[in-house]
Amino acid sequence: MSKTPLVSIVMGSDSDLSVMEPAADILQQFNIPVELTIVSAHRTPHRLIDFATTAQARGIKVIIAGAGGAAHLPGMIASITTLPVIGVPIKSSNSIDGWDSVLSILQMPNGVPVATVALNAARNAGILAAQIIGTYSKETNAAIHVYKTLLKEDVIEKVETLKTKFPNGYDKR
Ligand code: RP5
Repeated sequence: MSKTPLVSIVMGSDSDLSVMEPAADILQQFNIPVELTIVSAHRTPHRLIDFATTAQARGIKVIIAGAGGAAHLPGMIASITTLPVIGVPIKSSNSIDGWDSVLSILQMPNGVPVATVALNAARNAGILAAQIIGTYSKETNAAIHVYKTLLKEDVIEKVETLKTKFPNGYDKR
C-alpha cells in the first residue's frame, strides 16, 4: 500500500512534466511519498482552488508548483494555503526567454511568499521540500546529510583530478 503523500508536485500542463519529474525523483530518493498532477491556474481555476484548499487536510506538508509563461500557479496556490509553496519557473513553449516565468513566480506581493528556485530547477525544489520535511523527520534529515556529503566528496574528487592535471600549479607561459 502506498503511503500518504507529504509533498504535492503540481504543474500547469503535461508539457511541464519533463522539467518537473526530477523533483519527484529526488524526493523518492529521500524516501518521501509524493503525489504529482496537473493543475492549471488559467484553464482549471476551480480545480486550483479545490486543490489549495484541501491540500493541508490531506496531509501534504509542502507544495511544489511549476509553470511557464504567465506563471500564476504557485502564487495563486500560496494565496489560498498556509503550506509552504516552492515555485519552479519553467521555460515553456509560451515563454519569451524564461524571464517571464521567473518574474511571474518570484515577484510576489508582501505577505504571500513563494520560495522560487532557478529556471527549470525542479530538482532543487525537491531538495528544498525535503529539507523542510527534514526539520521534523530525523530519517529525512539523515538522508539529506548523506546526499550533501556525497556532493562534497564529488567536488573533492574533482579537486584531486585537477591536481594531477596541474601538479606544479597553473602556468602556461
Ligand atoms: C503554462 O503554459 C504551463 O505551465 C506550461 O508551462 C505552458 C504551456 O502549456 P501548454 O500550452 O503546453 O499546455 O500554463
